[in-house]
Amino acid sequence: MVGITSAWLGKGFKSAAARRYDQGWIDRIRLYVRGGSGGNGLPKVGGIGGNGGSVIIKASDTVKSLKLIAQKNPNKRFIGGDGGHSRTVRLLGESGSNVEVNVPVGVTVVSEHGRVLADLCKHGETAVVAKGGMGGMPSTDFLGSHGERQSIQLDLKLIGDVGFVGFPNAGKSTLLKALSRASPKIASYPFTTIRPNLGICEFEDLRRITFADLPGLIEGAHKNLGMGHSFLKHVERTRALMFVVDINGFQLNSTSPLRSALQTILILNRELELYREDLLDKPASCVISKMDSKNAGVSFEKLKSELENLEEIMHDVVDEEFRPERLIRFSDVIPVSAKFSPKTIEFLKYRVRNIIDSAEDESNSSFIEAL
Ligand SMILES: Nc1nc2c(ncn2[C@@H]2O[C@H](COP(=O)(O)OP(=O)(O)OP(=O)(O)O)[C@@H](O)[C@H]2O)c(=O)[nH]1
Ligand SMILES: [Mg+2]
Repeated sequence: MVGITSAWLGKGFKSAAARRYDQGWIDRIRLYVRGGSGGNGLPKVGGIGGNGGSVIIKASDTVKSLKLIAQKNPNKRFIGGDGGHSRTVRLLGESGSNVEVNVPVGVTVVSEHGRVLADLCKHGETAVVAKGGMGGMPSTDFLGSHGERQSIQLDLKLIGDVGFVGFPNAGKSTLLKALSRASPKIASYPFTTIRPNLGICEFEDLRRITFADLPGLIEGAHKNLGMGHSFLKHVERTRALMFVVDINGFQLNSTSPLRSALQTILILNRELELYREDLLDKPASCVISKMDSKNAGVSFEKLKSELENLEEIMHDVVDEEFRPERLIRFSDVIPVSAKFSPKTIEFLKYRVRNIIDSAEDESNSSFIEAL
C-alpha cells in the first residue's frame, strides 16, 4: 500500500518546478482590448460619424506561442482606431481601423468573468472581442459612442493526435524523439520537460500523426504537487491518450517511495479522473518503456496479467486516495525500448495509427447513427 505523506511532495519542491514552468513558456496571457470610438455626426447637414474600429483575435498557423504577443506589446493593450467625425467636405466620417491580434491555432478566448468567448481551432478563425463604437447619427444626437472594452484571457491548448501522460523520467521525451524529428531535452532527472512539445510522426504514405509530450505528472498533481496538472489542458484536445510507464516504476529520490509500474498506472488514472473525468473516455493505449532493462520481460508479463485483473486487485495496490473510481480502458499494452530498439518504435507507430483510425471509424459510425 502507498501513502501520500511522503516528504518529497513538499511545497518548496513544487514552487521551484512551477517557477521554471512559468518562466519558460507563456501559454496564458491577459490583454486589455477596447474598440475605437465612433466619430461625431454633423447635425446641421445630417452628417454621420464613422464607426470605431474593432479588436479582432485571429488564429494563425504562423504564430507558435503567446510569448511573442507579450514581447511585441509589453503593455498588452489593443485599441481600435477611432471613427472620423463628419465634416462638410466628408459627410460620412471615415471608419476607424480594426486591430487584428494574431494568435496560435488552439487558443480559447475567455472573458474576465470566466466565460468562454471563442475557441479558435482552425487557421483563419476570428473572434471580435471589442466592437468599435457607432458613429454619431440622428438617433444618438449625432454623438459617436464609445467602443466596447474588456480584459480577456487567451489560453493556448495544444492540438495533437496523441498526448503522452506519464510520471517524470518515464521516457516520454525519448519516445517523442524516436517517433518524430522533434529534439526535446532528455535527462536522467525528473521534470526535465517543463513545457509541452509537439512532434510529428510521418509515415511512408505521407500520413502524419502528431504527438504531444507533456511534463511528468505525480501523485497529488491535482493538489498542485510537482508541476501540478494544469498542463493536462493540452490533452483535452488530443484525440487519444498514451500512458508512458517505466517498467522499473518511479522513485523521485532515495528517500521517496518507489512506485511500481502498476501503481503509477493507477495513480495516473486517478489524477486524470480528478482533473476531468471525461478524459478517461478518450481512446487510450499504454506504452511500457525501457524494456531493455534487466528482467523487463518477466516484469512485463506480470504487469500484463495484473492489468487484466485490475478491478479485483487494485485495493491491494494503492491507497484509497489514489484508487480510481473508474478505470481507464487501454486498447493495447505495448512494450518498447525507445532508446535502444527502433524496431519496437516502428511497431508502436503502426499500432497507434490503427488505434486512431478505428477510433475515428467508431465516432463516424455513431455520428451517422445519430442522424
Ligand atoms: N534504458 C533506457 N533508458 C531510457 C529509455 N528511454 C528513456 N530512457 C532514459 O530515461 C531518462 C528519462 O528520459 P526522458 O525521455 O527525459 O523522460 P521524460 O518522461 O520525458 O521525463 P520528464 O520530462 O522529466 O517527465 C533518460 O536518462 C533517458 O535516457 C529506454 O528505452 N531505455
Ligand atoms: Mg521529458
